[in-house]
Parts: sequence; C-alpha cells; structure tokens
Amino acid sequence: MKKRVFSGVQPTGNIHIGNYLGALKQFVELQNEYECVYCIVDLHAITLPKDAEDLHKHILDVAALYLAVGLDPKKSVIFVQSDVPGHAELAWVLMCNSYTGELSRMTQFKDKSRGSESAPTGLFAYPVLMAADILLYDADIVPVGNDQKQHIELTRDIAIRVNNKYGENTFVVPDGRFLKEGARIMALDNPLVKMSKSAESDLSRISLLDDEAKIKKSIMKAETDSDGTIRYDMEKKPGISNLLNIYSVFSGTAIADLEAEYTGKGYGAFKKDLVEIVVGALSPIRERFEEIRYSKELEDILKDGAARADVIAKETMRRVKSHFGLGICK
Ligand code: ATP
Ligand code: LTN
Repeated sequence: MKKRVFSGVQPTGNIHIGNYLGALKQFVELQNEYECVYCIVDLHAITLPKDAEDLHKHILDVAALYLAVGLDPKKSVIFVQSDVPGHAELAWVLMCNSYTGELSRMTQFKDKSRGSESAPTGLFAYPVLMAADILLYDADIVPVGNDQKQHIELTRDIAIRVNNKYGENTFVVPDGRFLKEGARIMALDNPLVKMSKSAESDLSRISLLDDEAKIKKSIMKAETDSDGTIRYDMEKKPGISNLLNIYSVFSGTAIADLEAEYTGKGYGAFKKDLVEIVVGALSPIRERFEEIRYSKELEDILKDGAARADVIAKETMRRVKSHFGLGICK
C-alpha cells in the first residue's frame, strides 16, 4: 500500500512564491510516489471575515494554480474542503479532545488575533480543524512550510491522545515534511518576517501570477544591506540571504556556487539575473493558469475530487463514531 499525503492551501488570494517553494512544489514532487490528497481549505479562510464573491473566486484561483504548477487530477485527489462534510464533523469531535491551554500557545493564533480584545472562536479553533483535515484521510505525510510546524505537532498530540483513550487504531499519527531550502521565504521589503498573502504591501511578495514588470519592481526594490557582498548569512544579512535562497531553489544551483559566481559583483547585477530566473520559472505557470482558470474542466475536476475524498472521509467517520460510541446508524 502506498503511503498517503495530505495538505491544504487557504483560498485567500495572492498565492506567492513562499507558498510555492514551501508547499506547492513539494505537492507536485510527491504525487508520483504517494497517494496524494490536496485540499483548498475554504473553511479555514472564513476564520477571518471574507467577501463571498472574492472567496469563491479565490477557491477557483487556487484550484487552477494547483493544476498550473503541475498537479495531475489523475494522480492526486484535488477538492474543496467544505464540499466534504467530514472535515467539520471530525473537527467537533477533536475539539472535545483538545484544550484551550494548548490552543492559546499557537503562535499563528497569537499573531492573527493581536490587537483585538476578542477573536472569532473559529480562529482559536483553526488548528483543530487542520488536525481534522489531516486525520480524516489517515495521512502519513503532511508537506507544509515551516510556519506550520506547531500545528502539525498539535495534530500528532491530539491523535496520540485519542488513540490512547479510544483505541490505538483510531487515527494514523502523521509526520510533517518540511523542505530545507524553500521552507521559509521571507518578505522582500522586510526579511525579518515571512512572505505572506495578507501583508499590506504588494511589493513584500511575488505572487505566482505577477507579470514581468511587477516581478522586476519587487526584486529591484527588495531590501538588502549596505555591505555589498553577496554572501549567505541569515542573521547578519537577511535580505541578500533570502534572495540567494530564492535564486537557489528556482535555479537548482547551490547557494555556495552562487556565492562563488557573484564574488566581486554588485547587488544590482545579482538582482537583474534573479529577475530573469523568476520570470522564466513563473511564465509557464501563468500561461497554464490562464488556459485552465475559466475552463469547464476545472469545476468537473473539483467535483470528482470531492466525491473521491468523501469516500475516504466517510470510512474514517464510521470508524471514529464507532470507537466513540456515537450515533446509531451504520
Ligand atoms: P498568510 O501568510 O496570509 O497567513 P499563508 O501565505 O501562510 O497565508 P497558507 O494558505 O496558510 O498561506 O499556506 C499555504 C502553504 O504555504 C503552507 O504549507 C505554508 O506553510 C506555506 N507557506 C506560507 N508562507 C510561506 C513562506 N513565506 N515560506 C514558505 N512556505 C510558506
Ligand atoms: N493551516 C495551513 C493550511 C491548512 C493545512 C491543512 C495544511 C489547513 N489544513 C491540513 C496542511 C494540512 C496554513 O495556514 N498554511
């Protein structure tokens, strides 16, 4: 039996090269070796208020991007979270087996609720819904960026806790999969914070659908230091190190080789070459996105994916309900 992979991306717009290098690129690489289930997590997106029309558009955008970066619906199950009722159902069961103390320690919750006196309950329970996503599919492996490490740990804790109480074979305990290189791409205008979809400045990120002019502007304006040497040192030179990282993962050249190649050259020349590398990598993705985004095929793929995901989800819910003594219908 092939091991199973599960992961998800929120349909919140502005999918950027951090999402690509930290998550999507791994999704594509894994689909030949594993049984892969990839979700568009729209229930997670509404933990903060969303305009209905925008949300719907962003769901289809992420679906088209999944295909544009190379996910193959014949190999991977691709679907929208709210189309499979098991996610919300299992989340409730898990909420009854997780604690406010452990959820209060989640840094993503602390970041996203900062400054407001009271936060939506859904934002607080966000990691429990994520645990439900993963455990619903008996996933062995969860490819994500580094920022999700704490949520994966919580998922494992909940799974082990439930297994101890309700039977060892209730849940598969999953492992996170984090890439060394692309796992944490930093914002271009402030390399001390991660590149994010929700950051206000558009120049902080390169979105997968940015055109050449925008890519050029973001990179040429990216923050660097005044020392002028192209050397990887995340602590002392976070700006240039972040750009070296991006260059390296897009080009497949080791950082040490890039440092050697650019010895004695200035930041301007380095950035100009990086623009070319990034434009070259993103152009085919953008072209394929345009082909698929408004095709009828896209909705058919998502409907078929939801039906396939639902078969697995129903089976898990039957098992969970039986272990917990819930319900009377088989
Ligand atoms: P936001 O920053 O607005 O909270 P996000 O960019 O984290 O959103 P998600 O949909 O939550 O977007 O993340 C999708 C995937 O991309 C996750 O696996 C996440 O770990 C990864 N990811 C997000 N940002 C980065 C980044 N800067 N570098 C590497 N991976 C990232
Ligand atoms: N929380 C993740 C998105 C996400 C996810 C998941 C990732 C929701 N459910 C299940 C992996 C597996 C994020 O914010 N990036």
